Amino acid sequence: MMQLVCKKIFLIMLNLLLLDQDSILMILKLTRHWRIVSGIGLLNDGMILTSILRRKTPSDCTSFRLSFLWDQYADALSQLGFDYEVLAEQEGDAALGNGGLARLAACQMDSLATLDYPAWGYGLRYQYGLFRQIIVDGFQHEQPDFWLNFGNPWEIERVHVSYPVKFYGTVEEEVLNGKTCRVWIPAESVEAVAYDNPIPGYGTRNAINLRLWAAKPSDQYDMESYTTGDYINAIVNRQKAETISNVLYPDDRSYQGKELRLKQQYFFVSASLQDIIRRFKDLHNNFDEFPEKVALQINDTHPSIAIAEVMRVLVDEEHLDWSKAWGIACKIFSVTIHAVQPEALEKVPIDLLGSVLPRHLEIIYEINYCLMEELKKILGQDYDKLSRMSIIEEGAVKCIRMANLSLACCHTVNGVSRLHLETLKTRVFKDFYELWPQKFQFKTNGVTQRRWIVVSNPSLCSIISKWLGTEAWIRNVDLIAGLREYAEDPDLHAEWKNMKKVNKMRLAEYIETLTSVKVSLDAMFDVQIKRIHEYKRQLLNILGIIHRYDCIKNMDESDKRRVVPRVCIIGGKAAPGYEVAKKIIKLCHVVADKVNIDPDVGDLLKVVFIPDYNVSVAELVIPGTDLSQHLSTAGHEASGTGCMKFLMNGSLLLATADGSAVEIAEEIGAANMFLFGAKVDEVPALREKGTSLKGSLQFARVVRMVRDGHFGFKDYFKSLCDTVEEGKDFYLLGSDFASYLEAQAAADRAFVDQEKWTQMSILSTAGSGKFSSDRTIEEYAEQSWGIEPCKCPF
Ligand code: 9GP
Repeated sequence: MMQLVCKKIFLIMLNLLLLDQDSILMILKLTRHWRIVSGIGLLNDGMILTSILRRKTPSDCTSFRLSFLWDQYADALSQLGFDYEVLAEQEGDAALGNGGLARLAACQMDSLATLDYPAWGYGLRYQYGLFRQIIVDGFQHEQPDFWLNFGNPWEIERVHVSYPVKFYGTVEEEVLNGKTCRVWIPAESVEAVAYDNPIPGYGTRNAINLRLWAAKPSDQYDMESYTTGDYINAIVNRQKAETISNVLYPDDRSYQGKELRLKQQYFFVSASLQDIIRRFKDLHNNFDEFPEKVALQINDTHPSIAIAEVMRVLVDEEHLDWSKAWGIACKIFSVTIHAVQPEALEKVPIDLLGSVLPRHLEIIYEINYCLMEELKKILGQDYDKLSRMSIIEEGAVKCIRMANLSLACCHTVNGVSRLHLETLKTRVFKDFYELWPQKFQFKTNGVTQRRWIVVSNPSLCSIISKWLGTEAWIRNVDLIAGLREYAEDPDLHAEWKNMKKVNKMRLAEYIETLTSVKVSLDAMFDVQIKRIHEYKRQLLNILGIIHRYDCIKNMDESDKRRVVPRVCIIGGKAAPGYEVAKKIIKLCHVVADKVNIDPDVGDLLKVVFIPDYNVSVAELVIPGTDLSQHLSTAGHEASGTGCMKFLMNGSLLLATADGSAVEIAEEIGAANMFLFGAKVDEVPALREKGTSLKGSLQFARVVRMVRDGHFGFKDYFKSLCDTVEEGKDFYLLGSDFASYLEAQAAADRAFVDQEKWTQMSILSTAGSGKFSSDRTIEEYAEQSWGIEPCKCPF
């Protein structure tokens, strides 16, 4: 996924106040489309978009207001005999991404459009998005999410915008104008066809485009088979071409070198760059101007092959000399790293790259040669360091380190929170940081208040606007801090509590429909929703629930009266091949099965697993949450954006000092959240010490309960329990357990005092301004891309 910022502005004009039913329908399509998740980038020529939306001469140019549109749309639909809410439910999510990375991109697209930046997003139009999670007997099963089954009305197919993308073949030498050149003779060609997904800004007539590429067979494809009479094979191979954009890899963390994955990355990068360069060349003929007109943001390491592709185009096709081309590449690219774990940094085996993209491999070798020469001048004979910084990783399987390729070229390298940047500087890219400290920056992630408050929590939206006396915060979210002034006002408290109750009611109904579990609205709704991963420590949460259950079981009636009732809600998908994560899901179910029917427990504790967690589910769950949990072992979550959505919705956070939670604590005050666990600099020593079960009796007891089959499936959970044994507890569940329980107890105490809780909740929302993607995008625009807002002049 890649972001591209076009500094030369071709503004799309949207005149949105068109009141006939068709227009309203179209606009609503666009607003709902905010949910699209995928890669990103920027640029536009928007003619189709403009012509579709401008069906009538606009009668007025007032700004675009969601509530206004909803009402109009609902009216229009009811006249046709349809209920808006019922109809809206029919629309599934475009699950074009895996988790945090893609959801962040969706927020950033909204901010780019709203803030009038001239920007486009690029991604792949996967036929099968992230799998649908089905739970059978507590086990996760994966089903394909064929989200395009009934078409996608929000997209515009641009049949005439298509580019050939080439693969395989050989590289030969040619003499051109007396100069020897390397020329790639590809063996396969696949057509990339554009599908545009307009993203309208809020309160502006600007809209930007998310252009997704679909693979189609090319007419040039496998000409040899046709000419040699192998007609059937030629047809079969044509069909294979389409598989490139068929399916999203469902693992959000470990990337093994796979041919299809590399082909997807190059397909996406090549088509996007052809699109960008074609547009540039329509108006300019001198590549010296390219960096003034175009900025490209590489979103994680997946699209890093774009660097080699730009070099290939500039050197082989545009015949620029190497150093000039490299100078241009270094000016246009910046990168954001979203991961901490080394396995999430893309690596491609050299043999694979050499077969699929032979010319790119040569180019990467050349880049690496230049890098090594430069580094030798600075580092001398420090071969250890040189080999760590090399783009080529030696070893049993020789690989290209895509991250190092990006670091060598990009003018800025961004972390996604302050703590994450520290990790990049001191651990992941230490050598590069020592050499080029000026490249390293961070832009704390943010989410869009327009989706995560205005759309998903309309009652909260009204309360905020009422108390601030303005709706301006929807575009300028810093204003939300004005709520602090009323944090103790009893009238606001009453409205706030009522809003929360209504949202909890909706959530309770949803839970009952889905799981048949009835939950009490007086209970604290305690939520952890995110991808299931060991480092996110859903296991810590479940072991905490077992501890709570165990305590309740051992209480007499008078003690029970002092227990704060809880509904513990967990949701998330495990990567299909990730056995430990799948066992965590099963454990959650067996605990729920036992607890939920235990008459000794009743409403004091309910456990719910919400299947098929996605953005639509989050929109329902987050507004109804009292307490949300963010439990990653310190130093493992690059940022985390779920916590920001909860924060905006006035949920209190129970969190480790990890990722952006550290900055959240600074904004709202640590006293307004429940922080626990080892700090990032304490983690190595704790790992070294290796105590887990011995460190906490309570921890040893709950693990023993699972091991002994208290919840059944004794053999099945053995390997899960082994992961937290003495010396093996890499994610430090054992050493953080006592502190986790203390934080949970503090949350219980706070909940008893509902006025205090409401005040903390208001202060959470009031302190969420910094965590808007508007701020993040403004920082990117200023510090990385050098662009300014470009308001539609009409
Ligand atoms: O794991 C990070 C998450 O912490 C961050 O909030 C998100 C957006 O920056 O990116 C996630 N990373 C990925 O999904 C893959 O690197």
